[in-house]
Amino acid sequence: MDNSKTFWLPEKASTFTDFVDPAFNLFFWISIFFFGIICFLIVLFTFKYLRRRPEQLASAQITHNLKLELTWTLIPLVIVMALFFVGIKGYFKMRVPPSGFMQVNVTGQKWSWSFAYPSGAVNDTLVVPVNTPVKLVMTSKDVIHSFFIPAFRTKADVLPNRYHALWFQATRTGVFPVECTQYCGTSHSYMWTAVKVVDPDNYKAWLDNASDPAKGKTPAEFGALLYTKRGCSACHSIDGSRIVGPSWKGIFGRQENCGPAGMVMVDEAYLRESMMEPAAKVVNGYQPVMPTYKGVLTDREVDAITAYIKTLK
Ligand code: HEC
Ligand SMILES: [Cu+2]
Repeated sequence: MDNSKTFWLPEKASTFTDFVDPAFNLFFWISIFFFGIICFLIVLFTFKYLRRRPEQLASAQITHNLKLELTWTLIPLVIVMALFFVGIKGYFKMRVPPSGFMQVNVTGQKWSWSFAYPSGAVNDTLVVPVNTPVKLVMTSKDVIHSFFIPAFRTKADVLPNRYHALWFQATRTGVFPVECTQYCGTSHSYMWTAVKVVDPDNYKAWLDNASDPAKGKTPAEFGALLYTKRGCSACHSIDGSRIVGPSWKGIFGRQENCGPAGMVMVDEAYLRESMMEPAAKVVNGYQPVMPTYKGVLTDREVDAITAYIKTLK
């Protein structure tokens, strides 16, 4: 089978392409056909009904023409009903995962994705075994996002305070892009990640390793990992540059101006509070947009991030 992308469609990598692509092509060529007819008639009628002489009168008012009206009602009706049945067949398949699926929980937030596995592993890219049905149970921490995997031909909105599911079965190994397709703020266009489809053996090895990401790392190394894996990097730089939030470079031990809360010494307690209750003390000149990580970061992870921040001199 040819899996490469075409001019209109991205590369193929899931079982859905079997019915999504033919449906897309059918819709597409029907649209092209009518586009052609309409353009042709516009040009034809422009000349046919051109007012050529000043004394030429407009035709009398035409009230109706039963045959014509039935034609332009029934033909489109048959066409759209046919398209409906073509579409709904695939739609049902895409709604209900087959039994024996594996589940991954997905959380969208401004502006990153995070994937949580039943084993406890949390990752910033979605890693799945090939030829296995995978169900994603998705929710958002802030605004509406939308999870789109073009190569799998599937997409679903990701809503706050609600769970929305989606499933797929990848048909070949590889790395395929994932994008947020709901305009969700400043860095929306950077809210992308990837699905990595691997062999079952590689998947098992990866999962074992990812389930205990702290294994063999110092707290600071683990903190450095969390900085990217938990999406802090979307808003905090480590090189002193200002993004959405303050850079972490050299903040430990510094006096921070927190507006109404006054000058605050950046120590372990302040860092913990900044992660658990970001709105408690908002750094002067920044918006209170940081989500809380209460119930998200474990104590061990908070300590690891603190250890990491201390190393950023
Ligand atoms: C959506 C953007 C965003 C994300 C994601 C984010 N932060 Fe923040 N963070 C901010 C902003 C904005 C501030 C400054 C305002 C405030 O204090 O709440 C801030 C402040 C902080 C501070 C205090 C910094 C200082 O200079 O006093 C710490 C510590 C912090 N964040 C840690 C984290 C950690 C750890 C993560 C990831 C687990 C994270 N943040 C993820 C936006 C974000
Ligand atoms: Cu988004």
